[in-house]
Amino acid sequence: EAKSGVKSKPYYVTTPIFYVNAAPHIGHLYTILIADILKRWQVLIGNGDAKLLTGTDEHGMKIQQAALQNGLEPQALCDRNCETFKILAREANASHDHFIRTTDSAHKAAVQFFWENLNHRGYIYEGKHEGWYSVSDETFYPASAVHSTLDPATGRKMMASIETGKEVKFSQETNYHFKLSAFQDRLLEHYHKNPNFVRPKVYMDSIVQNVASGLQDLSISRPVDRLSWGIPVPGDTTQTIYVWLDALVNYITYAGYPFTPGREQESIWPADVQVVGKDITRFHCIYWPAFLMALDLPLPRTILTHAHWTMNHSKMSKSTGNVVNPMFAMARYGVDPMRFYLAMNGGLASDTDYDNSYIVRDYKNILQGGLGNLCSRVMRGKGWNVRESVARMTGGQRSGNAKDPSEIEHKEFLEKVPALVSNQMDELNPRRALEEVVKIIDQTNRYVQSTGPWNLAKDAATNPIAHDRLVGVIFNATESLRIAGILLQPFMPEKAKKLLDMLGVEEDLSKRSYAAAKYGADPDYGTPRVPLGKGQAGTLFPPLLSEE
Ligand code: ME8
Repeated sequence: EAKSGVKSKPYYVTTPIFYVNAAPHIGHLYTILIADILKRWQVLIGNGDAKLLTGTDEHGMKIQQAALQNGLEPQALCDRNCETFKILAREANASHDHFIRTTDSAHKAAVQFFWENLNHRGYIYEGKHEGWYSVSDETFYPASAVHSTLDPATGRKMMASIETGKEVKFSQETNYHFKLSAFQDRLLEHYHKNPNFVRPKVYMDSIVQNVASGLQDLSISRPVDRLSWGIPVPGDTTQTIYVWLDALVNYITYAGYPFTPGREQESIWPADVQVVGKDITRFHCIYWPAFLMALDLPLPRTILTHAHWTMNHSKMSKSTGNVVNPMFAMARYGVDPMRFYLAMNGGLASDTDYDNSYIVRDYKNILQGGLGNLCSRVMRGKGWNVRESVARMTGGQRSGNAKDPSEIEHKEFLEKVPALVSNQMDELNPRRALEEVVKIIDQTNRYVQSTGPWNLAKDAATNPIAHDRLVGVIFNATESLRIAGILLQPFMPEKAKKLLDMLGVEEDLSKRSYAAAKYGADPDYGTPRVPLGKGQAGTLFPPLLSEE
């Protein structure tokens, strides 16, 4: 709720919509995951109406050519491959509220309306265009951005984009242009006033530099004899709308564009965060805001840009073919361990090399060895277990006030964690946020190790001080797990649920939300909701399939 008492619009997160020319890879999973974590975090902190949009980008030369190569009608190729992205989102446990396809009729109508308005406002003109087109990148490059090189796959001489290495072909045609150059000053002003428009800062800086060096008008249609698979230009059947203009509009199609005049406020637009890979910042941070400015529509609040997953230090990419199938990876390591690995290792500012051995390393060290181990210590330890601990906690059996300094220290540590995690999420840095949660596990294992509750348990019956200290350690250790479990929900929804079930935390929003991650906030937990013990069902992190 906004301070004014006016209900604020729902939080809105988007992913890029993915080309359906080939199957998804780890990079796509990563983008979806980051966006999903951001959305789930909002739900955790009480914004239950937060929305997440993902989907597929189905028009353009790239899809037209892929269909041809596959001997399929473009629509049939889209229908088939769109399904693999839907499955990916579902299998990854993404909490998207909608899956958009640019071939949806509502979207086509939105794009045509968008076009007509740009045209009506005088931002579109017809002109000759020549330049180097990359089908793979779906963009024209000026002569200064291409060079002659050898195709790394075949050794053949070709012209390619200097930036992406993708082949370009010269083309000369008549098409429609958008007056992008007219927006240079307004864009720069917007960046200046909103230094967090693009995050992290490195990307903002390079966008500013790019725009400051001058903007050329943008070709926004192609002759239909070159590109037929797309949305027709309203009023001109000889031209097809450029795929990037078409694609970007998806973000407002879902938000209800064309907006009813006077009721724009009721829409979820503008997006709070648009997650993109660093390969498509130009489209999202320059073209997209310029299009929106042209129509006096609000701009997205933040474009959160992430770096790439690489394989042998070169960008994982569908067209290069050095990809990891995310479905196989999730089947092999489990959905949540993959979510954990990607969130913990993926970079916003710098690239990460994908490595199976690191997935296993994180699983063994942090999940099994850290969190799993702490669980079994707390819940199955001889002489101290969760049932007993809760009986003690609630039974008011504590005598005296003397608390052990290590107990006070641990309590103070736990009291600080939620805000640290929350700060990192406010900074849109899920990796740092997750690191803060992992610290709970490390710190608590050390704390349990050093206080030695198994020894205290031996003396507890006869020695009131040992008894007091034991109760304190048990309480702190279970609280550590409960707080970690709550905060882990956006990252590993299934494992976190299981952990909270094991601890006997009620499955009620008020017991599992951010507010409940406060030390001592839940006096009622402790009766496990699932069986504890050895074997798959009772174990949070069983041995990996690949090791069995
Ligand atoms: O660009 N590492 O679609 P696309 C991390 N349809 N993320 C990666 C990645 C990698 N190696 N490779 C791809 C398009 N991605 C357009 C978008 S939006 C209006 C239109 C992720 O299928 C990353 O998010 O090529 C990147 O921006 C996106 O997939 C590109 O997906």
